[in-house]
Amino acid sequence: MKDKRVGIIGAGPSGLAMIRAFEAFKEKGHAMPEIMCFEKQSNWGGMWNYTWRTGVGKYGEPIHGSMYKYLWSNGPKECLEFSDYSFDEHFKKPISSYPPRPVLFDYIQGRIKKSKARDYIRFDTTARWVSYDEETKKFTLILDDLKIDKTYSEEFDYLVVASGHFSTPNMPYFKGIENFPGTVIHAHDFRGADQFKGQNLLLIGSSYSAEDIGVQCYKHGAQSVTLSYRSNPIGVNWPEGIKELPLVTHFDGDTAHFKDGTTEKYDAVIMCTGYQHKFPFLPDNLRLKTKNNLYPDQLYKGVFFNDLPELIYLGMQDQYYTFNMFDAQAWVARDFIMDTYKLPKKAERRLDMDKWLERNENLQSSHDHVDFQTDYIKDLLALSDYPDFNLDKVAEMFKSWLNDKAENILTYRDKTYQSVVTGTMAAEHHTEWMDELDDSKERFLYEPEEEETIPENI
Ligand code: FAD
Ligand code: NA7
Repeated sequence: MKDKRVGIIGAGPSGLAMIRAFEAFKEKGHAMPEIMCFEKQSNWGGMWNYTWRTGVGKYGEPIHGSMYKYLWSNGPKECLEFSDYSFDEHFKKPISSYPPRPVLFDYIQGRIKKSKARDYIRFDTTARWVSYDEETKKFTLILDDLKIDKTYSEEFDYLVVASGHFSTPNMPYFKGIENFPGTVIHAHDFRGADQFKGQNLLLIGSSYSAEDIGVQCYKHGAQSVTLSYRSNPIGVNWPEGIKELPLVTHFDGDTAHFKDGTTEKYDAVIMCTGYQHKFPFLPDNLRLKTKNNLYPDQLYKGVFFNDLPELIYLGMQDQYYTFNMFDAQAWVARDFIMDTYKLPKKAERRLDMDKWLERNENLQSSHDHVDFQTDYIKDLLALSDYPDFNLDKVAEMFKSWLNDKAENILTYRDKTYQSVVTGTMAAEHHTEWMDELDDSKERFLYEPEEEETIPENI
């Protein structure tokens, strides 16, 4: 078995899922192939490994992280729970449904720290270029060891691309923005709401980043927040101080002009206009080319590059499900690599992909999107021994979450959900989310002492 070599690019949740899938296989008494994971940051966790830096890192590589201070899970944790490592197992007590970033980072690390996973990972190492030799059927991966400034290469039989796709900004141009006197940044470079206290903010975009950065800035004291949409408004019940307007047409100094004729002055503009799938280390013929959607074309089972299935992509979909979806994908990828799951012929794979693509095209509502991704994961789970979990219940939770947000965007994080892995009901957080300004793990796990009541007759 050792003669098979598997390369993994990225040690975020997807890359770590791949390592975990192999370890679970080994725990069942099977031999493992040789696996090597390359991570350009100095630590694992991908997006969950917060950095204060923007632009480039200490070795001059583009910064991967897009997460910010005060980021709390934007969906119930019960919808992303690993089915082989529960929140109960990690935290030893029920916690609330919407933990802040450091708490989820801790949870991701908990599973992988139980093993020797770190030994498989070369940190501070960037994947620079990939080529594939049709004759030897091997991938050559050119790598830069950033610490010692050395370029070298490794050969693999299988290559797993787990480099994420919420890192390279999509940054559109609006006429006159070059003369806007205040801050203009992309959400990728947003590191916290503090600097926008007291300011009038314009956020362009109408998806997760616009919604969450808008609400965070409002919570931490922005004067006003305007969200500008291209296609559809988010359309929730916004509190006084947050509103939605149609798309900006142009800027005149600090004044933004909108499609409906409204004009307004702003102190800062944050582009919440999404990200590009970007793989600068892959040649044209191996590169996944897609927008952010639920079923990127070219990937059989959302994972195997159809022209060359030994090239495996993880986590490339737009995401309702996250950690548990990456697991489901990694387990199937592992079984293909281990020859226990055989792929059908290329043409048959194409037909299967077309069926999913057609369904994806016709989805109407966000509830349809949830059902689509739920069915996709059910399809994956049927192919491997990843511990089954009640996906219909998770889908219901996603739909309740969507309703909670529409009802009150400021209080949805105070709701609690029940784990499908352990049956545990989440605890209520000690402080309401709008009043909780500290996102540290210590504060999150802190338990206020019960108030002592002294009987009146003493
Ligand atoms: P990533 O986490 O992006 O990890 C990819 C890894 O690959 C990184 O460590 C990167 O350094 C490495 N890498 C990239 N290129 C190279 C290279 N050339 N060489 C070597 N290494 C490389 N999900 C949720 O479930 N809940 C949330 O609340 C939530 N909030 C989010 C908020 C923001 C702002 C963003 C951007 C995403 C959020 N997500 C959330 C989704 C998040 O993307 C996933 O949870 C998860 O991090 C995806 O894992 P991944 O491993 O696929 O990608
Ligand atoms: P998304 O979900 O890909 O959304 C991108 C948004 O940007 C979406 O509303 C787009 O509008 C909008 N967009 C894109 N291009 C433009 C232009 N040119 N003009 C105006 N608006 C534009 O990205 P997010 O950053 O919100 O979320 C990504 C992840 O980060 C997610 O998983 C979160 O958990 C955090 P459209 O609807 O296409 O008209």
